[in-house]
Amino acid sequence: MFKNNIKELTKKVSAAVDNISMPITTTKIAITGLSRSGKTIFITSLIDQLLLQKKITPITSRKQPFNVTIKSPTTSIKRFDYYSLKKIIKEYHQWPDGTDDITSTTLEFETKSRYSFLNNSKFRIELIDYPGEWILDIAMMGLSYEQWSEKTINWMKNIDEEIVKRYLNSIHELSDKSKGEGIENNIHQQYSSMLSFLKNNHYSNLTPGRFIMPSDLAHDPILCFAPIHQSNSSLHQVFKERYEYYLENIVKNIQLEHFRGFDRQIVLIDIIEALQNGHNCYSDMKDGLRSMMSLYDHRNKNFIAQWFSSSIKKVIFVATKADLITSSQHNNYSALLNEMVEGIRKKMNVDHIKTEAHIISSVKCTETVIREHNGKNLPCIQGISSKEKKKIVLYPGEMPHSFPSPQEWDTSAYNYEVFLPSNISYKDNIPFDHINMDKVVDSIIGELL
Ligand SMILES: Nc1nc2c(ncn2[C@@H]2O[C@H](COP(=O)(O)OP(=O)(O)O)[C@@H](O)[C@H]2O)c(=O)[nH]1
Ligand SMILES: [Mg+2]
Repeated sequence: MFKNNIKELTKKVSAAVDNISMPITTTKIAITGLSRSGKTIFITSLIDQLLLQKKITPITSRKQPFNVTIKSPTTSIKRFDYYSLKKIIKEYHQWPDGTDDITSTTLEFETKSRYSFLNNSKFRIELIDYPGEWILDIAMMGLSYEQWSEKTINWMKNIDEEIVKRYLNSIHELSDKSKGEGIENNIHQQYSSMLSFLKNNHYSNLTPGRFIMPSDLAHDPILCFAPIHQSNSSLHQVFKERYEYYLENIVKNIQLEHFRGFDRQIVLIDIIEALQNGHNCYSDMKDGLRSMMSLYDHRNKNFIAQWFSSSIKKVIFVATKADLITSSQHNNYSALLNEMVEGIRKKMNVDHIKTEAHIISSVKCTETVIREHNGKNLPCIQGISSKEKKKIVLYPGEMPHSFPSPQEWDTSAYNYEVFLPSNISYKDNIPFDHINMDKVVDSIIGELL
């Protein structure tokens, strides 16, 4: 009798709960980082780990089991093409081409309720692949065209590259009479090519971001400006107008508008690139990351807070490509990442933002192997070299536990290569082999479960 009553009651509660349609909350996560830092591969692996997590040991340390499905896009942002990207890596064992678009994908999680009469609970996360170069434009906010030009020109004066010197010469020769479409295009083109050159040579703190990652504005005349010395020329006037238009309509109204809705930010950093390319590359990368964080800096309140309030309370810094070093060097790699993050935080007022740091490999391409050299056992990595298209064993050098001083920084001590995804068969639909992706997953969704 009592049992029947309980059954009846459970049914009633269940029916009542069915009638309450709970809105599904969506947590928006921006995956940012400079181009080639590994955003696209990271998101592909993240989705892969989540969709296929049941095939291996659970990806999170939480006990709660959950099911994940990809939902159709709800925003106007281009869809992140997980299926094609996964195919290129898993079936063709290649890296996909770089992209410069902002893309998005939504995953729905369903967790089993502990009580049979309650519905399973659902929540969504939206992952947004967001070019870090666009965030660098924040550094232009609050600067007049004249101030930005002066700052950029002074920065260029310290760069020892022919193409930079040529640009500085060209703008030095401009006069008050300089005007016309020909000269506008010429100066803009020179500056743009110089930025692309610097980008390819491991500089990262480059503005405007859209000159490097133009996306849908590739041939738009509104991008036709560049930093020049202050003058009364009509060229100066035209560039100033376009600069102001760019800040208002592209940076403020489009690029940063997305940031209003983000709940969390993941910042990918390619520390290995910095180590391999020396102190200038490192310090420029650090400046770039600091400028990306300036959105949260309370000292910027005067000009950013007038129109912008970020909803982000947690930033997860992730150093990618940990498979390019041996497993015995992972502790040092973590120490470098922590040093970089501390260095960024120290000079800023961002105490209200929680930060975490992890070293990862989204798609692990190598194994650590021991090789004998001059009677000593050396830890090396083994994988398929992208250059040689065959399996090689390589000694990557000793990873320091702290960034070397400019005088001690010897780039020839490091030997990092591009490795291709291993050519294992993923027939059983197992997720990508990885390093520490489970820690990142925990950090992203742990508290939502
Ligand atoms: N070895 C290794 N290389 C990676 C990994 N993730 C990314 N890469 C390399 O970094 C390149 C750039 O990655 P991508 O995700 O396209 O960078 P994005 O421009 O930030 O989207 C890839 O083509 C790979 O060569 C990884 O986990 N391991
Ligand atoms: Mg990409």
